[in-house]
Amino acid sequence: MLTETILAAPPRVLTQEQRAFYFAHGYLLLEGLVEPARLERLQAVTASFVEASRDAGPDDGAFDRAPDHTPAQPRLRRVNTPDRRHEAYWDFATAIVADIAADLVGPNVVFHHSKLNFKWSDGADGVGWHQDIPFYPHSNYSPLTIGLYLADTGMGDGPVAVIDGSHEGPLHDHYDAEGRWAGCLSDADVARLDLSSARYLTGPAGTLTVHNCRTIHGSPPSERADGRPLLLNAYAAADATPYAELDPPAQSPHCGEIVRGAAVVEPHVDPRPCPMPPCWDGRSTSIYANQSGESTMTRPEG
Ligand SMILES: O=C(O)CCC(=O)C(=O)O
Repeated sequence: MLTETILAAPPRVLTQEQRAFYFAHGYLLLEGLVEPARLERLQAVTASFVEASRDAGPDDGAFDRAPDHTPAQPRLRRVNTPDRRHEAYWDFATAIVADIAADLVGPNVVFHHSKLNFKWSDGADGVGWHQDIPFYPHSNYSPLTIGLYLADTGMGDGPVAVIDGSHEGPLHDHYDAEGRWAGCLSDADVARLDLSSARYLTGPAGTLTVHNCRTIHGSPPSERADGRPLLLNAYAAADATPYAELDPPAQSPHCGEIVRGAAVVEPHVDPRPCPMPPCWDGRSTSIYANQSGESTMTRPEG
């Protein structure tokens, strides 16, 4: 759906100024929209997942734990697909954040995936600059991600950072010089970024961040010892057709579920192509693994 058409429909939650800001800048920072009781529930459920992750034994794919994780010192990097692991997360994904998604992608919205990211102040928990759409190409660039800070997140806590306006810039290669999937921009591409346009999205617990799938973003390491829980839910317009398999750890029965409006028969096709991701082949665990060189996935043969 074209931006003008989206903006012509009355918004559900956002102001017209906020919608226009998103389309101009590729991101939003929203405070005060999540009810305290819902936030407290999500915080309590999340604490129980951190506890459950301490056991270093095999799990069912719920947890991405850093190589140095121990039960005494949990290094839980991510809970995969929280939407299918506890109803509190799915309730949230289908509540006000789905309305926000509808304000930004149009009335017909599909749920794409969710993840719950942490940072544990060991200096190795930064997330390199990247764009999301090379991980999951679609026929258009409506996909967006809405983050919820489950704890107060200031500059020292590894906040999400975005490059203002970069959604209008080029798509960058996310493979390294050897053709391995790196999940981030090369050092040479980062050197060309205008880092004075980086915006650090800080805020109290309950703050929402929104970034478009083309927006270059990342996050600096955290100095906090208790993790930095950030719940991320991704959505797309129902007229955006995915043309690659989703990274298996991100797959959930809810993927592709219509959360607002209805299914759409005709895809909207953006003329700007997006390169294919690697064949995941069961080898991807998370962006942290990709970015720390644990990846063995290469460019699709061409
Ligand atoms: O957890 C973060 O700080 C950002 C993570 C991110 O950008 C991603 O998982 O794609």
